Amino acid sequence: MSGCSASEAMRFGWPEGVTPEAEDMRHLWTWSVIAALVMGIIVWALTFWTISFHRRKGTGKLSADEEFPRQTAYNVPLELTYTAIPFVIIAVLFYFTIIVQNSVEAKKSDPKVVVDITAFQWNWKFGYRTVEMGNGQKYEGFLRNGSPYEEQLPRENKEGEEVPLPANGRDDDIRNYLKFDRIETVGTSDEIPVLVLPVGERIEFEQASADVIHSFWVPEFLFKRDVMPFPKQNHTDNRWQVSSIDRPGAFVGRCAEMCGTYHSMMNFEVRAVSKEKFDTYISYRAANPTATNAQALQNICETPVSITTHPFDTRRSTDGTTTPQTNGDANNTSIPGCTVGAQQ
Ligand SMILES: [Cu+2]
Repeated sequence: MSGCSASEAMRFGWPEGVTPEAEDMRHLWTWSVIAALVMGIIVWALTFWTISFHRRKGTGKLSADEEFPRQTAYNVPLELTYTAIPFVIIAVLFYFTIIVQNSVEAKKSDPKVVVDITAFQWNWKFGYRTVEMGNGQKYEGFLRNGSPYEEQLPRENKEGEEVPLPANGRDDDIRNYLKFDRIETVGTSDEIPVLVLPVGERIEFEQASADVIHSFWVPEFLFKRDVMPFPKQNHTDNRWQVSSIDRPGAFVGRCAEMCGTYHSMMNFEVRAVSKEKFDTYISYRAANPTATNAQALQNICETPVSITTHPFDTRRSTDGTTTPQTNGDANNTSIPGCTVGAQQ
């Protein structure tokens, strides 16, 4: 407690979110803890009252009828009351949980940005399917559906031919669930994928895995969802939305499902930028298909590499000079003295 500021203490350990959904969950959490504390205080008070005022007093010799205090079992109204009260408490908690859950899971038909997320061992691919631009135009970036084998490491048989990995006996005709878009950001062992998103806009994510189960997790969204291969056959709802990202900044993202050897290095970054910067970013990448994500970030005066995490680094230098890499300030990602769109 002494390590917390007043506002942190009132969150009862709940992290600070950057979406309205995260705020809703924080309120639910805070009020649930307050309700639990009220209940705790009543229980502590009753316990204290019992052991203080109903203990045996005096030291005289015991007579047979003094061995126990007066017994008051089978008080039917009292027992009904303390059975009913917990049901009321559970009903109230259930009610508010459903309200918040519905708001977190809400999907509206007019997301301003639709992002395709593809998880694979052990990185991420992000594609922009549609973007409603500030000038009223709609950018359409969908290219095609594809097979999970396109995102997997090639395997060869004895004859040197490429063989697809088994997909639990699934037929070929359902192996086309992955989305490929014109503008994509793909992470590699040397580069953390930076997913650029606008602040203040409803964003939809559609996610699928090319191999095993992963989980898309941005701690600041207070939200994670398993990324499944064959989402339809696995009965997963692989679309979800945030109604807004409330402030610009760099937010780390992680895989939250143990997915193999390099699971812990399957990090990415969400870079929330102003709508103006975001539109310029999309226009630049659409007009310059060979440009890297780093160049596109530089073009909108954003730090071109991830700030919140970095590619796996063993930090095993023997001379002691290697220090953790810092690429900037996660709360202020703009490059100073730079003009947005200057390279365009
Ligand atoms: Cu993973």
